[in-house]
Amino acid sequence: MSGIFRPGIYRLLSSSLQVKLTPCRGLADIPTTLSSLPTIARNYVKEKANICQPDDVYLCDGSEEENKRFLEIMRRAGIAKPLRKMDNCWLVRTDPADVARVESKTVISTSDKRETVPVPKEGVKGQLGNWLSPAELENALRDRFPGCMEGRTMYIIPFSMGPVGGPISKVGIQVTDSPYVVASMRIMTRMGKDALGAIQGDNFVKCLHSVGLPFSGVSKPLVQNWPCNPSKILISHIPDRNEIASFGSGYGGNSLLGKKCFALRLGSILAKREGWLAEHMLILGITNPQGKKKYVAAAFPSACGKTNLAMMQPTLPGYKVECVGDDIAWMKFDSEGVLRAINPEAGFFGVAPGTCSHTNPNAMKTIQRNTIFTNVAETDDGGVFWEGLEKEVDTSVGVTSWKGEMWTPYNRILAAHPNSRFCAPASQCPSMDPDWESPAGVPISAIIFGGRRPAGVPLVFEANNWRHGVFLGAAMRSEATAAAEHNTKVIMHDPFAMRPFFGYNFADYIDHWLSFDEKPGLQLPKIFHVNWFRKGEDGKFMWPGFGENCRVLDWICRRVDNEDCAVDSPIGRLPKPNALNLEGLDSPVNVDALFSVPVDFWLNECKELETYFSSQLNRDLPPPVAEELRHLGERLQQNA
Ligand code: OXD
Ligand code: MN
Repeated sequence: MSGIFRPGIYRLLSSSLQVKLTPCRGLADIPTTLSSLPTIARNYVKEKANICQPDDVYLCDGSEEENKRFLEIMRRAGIAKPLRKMDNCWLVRTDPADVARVESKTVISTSDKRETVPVPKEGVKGQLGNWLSPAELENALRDRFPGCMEGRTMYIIPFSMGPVGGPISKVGIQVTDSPYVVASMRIMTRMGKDALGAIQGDNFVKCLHSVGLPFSGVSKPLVQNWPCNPSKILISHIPDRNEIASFGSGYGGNSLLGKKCFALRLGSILAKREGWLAEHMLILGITNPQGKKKYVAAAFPSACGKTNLAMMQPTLPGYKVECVGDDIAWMKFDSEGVLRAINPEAGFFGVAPGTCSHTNPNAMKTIQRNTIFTNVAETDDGGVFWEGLEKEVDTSVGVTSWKGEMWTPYNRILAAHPNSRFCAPASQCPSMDPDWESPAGVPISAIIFGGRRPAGVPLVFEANNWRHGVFLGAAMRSEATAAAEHNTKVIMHDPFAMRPFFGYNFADYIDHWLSFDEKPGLQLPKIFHVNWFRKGEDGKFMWPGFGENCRVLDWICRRVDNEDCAVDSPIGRLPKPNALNLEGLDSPVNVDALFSVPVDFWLNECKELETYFSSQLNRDLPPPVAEELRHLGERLQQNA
């Protein structure tokens, strides 16, 4: 996949697509060719086709056969390369200018700014989302979309988030000019005919996506054959119209619009309107040796190990962990007051570096077939490689980095981009829960918040009650990762792991969470906070993590059953001495250090939170959160 300029090939493929996929030819045909689309959906597609001016329009049916043709098209265009050592696996490399979510260019447009973002203290820049007025957005869209698909095919993707027709599921239509997006959406969502059947009237979310580079606009060679337009990236959400419009990036959360844009940003707005929760959470089931099973949902910021935890192989004998989802949970209280969760996605878009047979054996098994890899390195014998696989892959055969350079363990370049990904069907994961596709969802007994905290934050503690738990979510902080454009190693505030994904004012979001406390008859899950990443004075992690985290889940489940295995502390309830099962750990851990609550550190944390809340939420800060913070400070002072 060299970086040569090959517009001819794109043109050829575009026209071969026309023949091979038998789309409508010319916009005049749209009404008949797309006759299987209900009227409102057809009008939406027509409107966008008229603006974007693609050469042709193709309605995806989601079939295996169609998918094969898309992959072949991408192979011939030099966008994707089959990995011959693996079974139907493909390697895609992007332009290095398009490798992660772009939070600074992600906006929500409402007529009332306050609906979308809190008003920060004067002179402070808000960090809780970007708002754009409808007029500004209109201008920005007008500046980008007209003619943007010239020379390309517009693909129409009907999709369902969650099992098609399920009571918690929702449908969408994404139009895109990227075959990579089509192939990835087919893995990540239920895409095609069945989803189309569930679209009625205007019950669907409207998703428009373009890589933002019409053929006439291609003036210099594409980098790694990856069309994009980084300087014009805009990922916009229009809640009033249930619409998303994304321009300029083909990568991950910027372009697979079912994921962050729909399932989290618009999802959180729909959830608020309709009385449920759309959260950046994994869902897993854990069964103890007595056969008692519980489901938990856990929110960690991007690239903090949600996938590893969701697919964990427990080290404690007799325990089983099964995966429902690794990134997003849609949760709704049922008529019995039980919180039920579905995974709205159908695949995993996981961070590759660090994934290996030690950290996540189930992921390694999942990605051996039918997987699209993006920005990983390739071995000369047709396999994949990334940082973390040094002990498992024979790199003596030769490795080509994600940028197409020759890689060796000694030449100090990264083999894979830190945010390189695998995109694989969830159904291939050996530890999928038997109920992972249950339309009604699985019952949630505990909610866990967590982040990467190198200092001060114990391995696990329990919130004193729902309100304190909501405070813990609001107070979440974590070291930044490569999933977005921030510098790593900075400890960032990431409330509820939703900072990049709030669809509406964070203060209203907190109120929404708090409101469940007042509703009668709800079985509110217990709330916990975990930190696998605490480091000792030697700079090494104090806790082995990965499969050993089942010990923490075991304690959490026992607390859900009200076992007397917790003791109060100023920050919440900690495991009683010896309550955490440490039997059979490979090497001893320093339990005292792991669970210490350094008062100075926490008083400082209180100050930091106070500054954050008062500068970012200012007058919008819900009083119960301010009160929880005050109580925390008082409890710490009593222990000082
Ligand atoms: C993701 C993210 O891709 O959170 O899941 O960035
Ligand atoms: Mn995520």
